[in-house]
Amino acid sequence: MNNKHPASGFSTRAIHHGYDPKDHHGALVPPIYLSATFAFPTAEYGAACFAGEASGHFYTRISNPTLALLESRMASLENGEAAVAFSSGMGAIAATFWTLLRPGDEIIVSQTLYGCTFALLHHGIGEFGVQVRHVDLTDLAALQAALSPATRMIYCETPANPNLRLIDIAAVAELAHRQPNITLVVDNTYCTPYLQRPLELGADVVVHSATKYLSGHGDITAGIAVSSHALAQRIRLQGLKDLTGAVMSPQDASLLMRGLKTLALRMDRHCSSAQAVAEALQAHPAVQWVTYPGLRSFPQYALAKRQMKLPGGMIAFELKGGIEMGRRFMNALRLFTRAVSLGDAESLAQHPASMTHSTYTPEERAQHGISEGLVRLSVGLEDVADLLADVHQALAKCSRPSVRPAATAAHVLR
Ligand code: 3LM
Repeated sequence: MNNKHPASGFSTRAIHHGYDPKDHHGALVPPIYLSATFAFPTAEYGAACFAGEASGHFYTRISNPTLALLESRMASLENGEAAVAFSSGMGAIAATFWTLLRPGDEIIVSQTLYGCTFALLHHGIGEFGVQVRHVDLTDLAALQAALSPATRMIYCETPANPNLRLIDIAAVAELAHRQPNITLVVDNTYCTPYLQRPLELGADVVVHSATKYLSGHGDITAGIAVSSHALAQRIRLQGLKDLTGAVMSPQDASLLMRGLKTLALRMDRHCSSAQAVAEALQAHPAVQWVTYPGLRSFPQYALAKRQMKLPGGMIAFELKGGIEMGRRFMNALRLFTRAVSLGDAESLAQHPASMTHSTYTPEERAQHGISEGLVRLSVGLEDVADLLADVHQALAKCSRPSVRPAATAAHVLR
């Protein structure tokens, strides 16, 4: 595969990596190979493909030229060796788990995870003989104590969905790799490789919901796993081919590559607007607490500065008056859309306890640091003045006469 830009900058690779128009009739945009199957020149060649002795494409659930281009681009952006594309983020996560874990193994996971990942662990692999242990990965002594000879995987999101708690990837990787056979998997959905590259910090696999910032336009569901060649090959041939079949469609790969071209520009804008919205929330007397990695009050501000290029586009906050007031705020929004998902051009607002994290019981949410009143904002690409005006007019409907100034988020991130 053509690669004229191996040492180029992030956006240059996001736009050009792995593709040269002159190999494709001059087509500026890579063609979409809408073929489920591929012709074998001879019966012997077909047999060699199935035996793993020839490397050509032979069936799209296993590989396809459009998917291969996207995969090589994502591997380049995450600074990994190889990537595997999936039909959703959950497809990528499930395939990674099913490939690398077996009954009797232990997986250590961070305290706060996206609701369906939590459900997959507790109602999926946890019920098939894998021991799932939640550990506060910000406490390295707790991680050290939790590691056992049966530990095969450590899994985390950083920042975590929805409370934005961070994990020090380099520190966890250092501890994990003192023991052989532990794979550190990081869900990098909230950051994208533009803000954070876990493989450079010692992680072994990065997974993404590419439905979010990577695609950026809310018009596909997609997932990606990035790793070494050897791990990617296992995830492809077991997790993708046989265990989930959750292959991305070539059309979606094309849309995802279109999204990647503007990823850096979009992330810069998401981050600067989110900073402004977070500061506005923090200054408002109706707000109980706000957590955003770009605020000095953020409990892991130093780690955010060190590990992330910019603080991201996601905000969590709670109003005085809890979720009753939170619902009033959400219903008053005019520009923000009430919807789950994140990373779209449109700004979105949702209530994790009753939506994305309703897979947890109320007791589990309390245990895992997800407060019932938490409102989540995905700050989009609209003009920041309009976003601020919308937030202010909605907050005005939530103000009470006796409110105190906003506190920091330290209590929710304990
Ligand atoms: C959401 N999140 O609104 P898909 N990892 C992370 C995620 O946030 C998500 C996935 C994986 C949301 C989706 S809730 C019904 C809507 C950190 C998804 C899973 O399978 O592509 O949705 O990715 O928080």
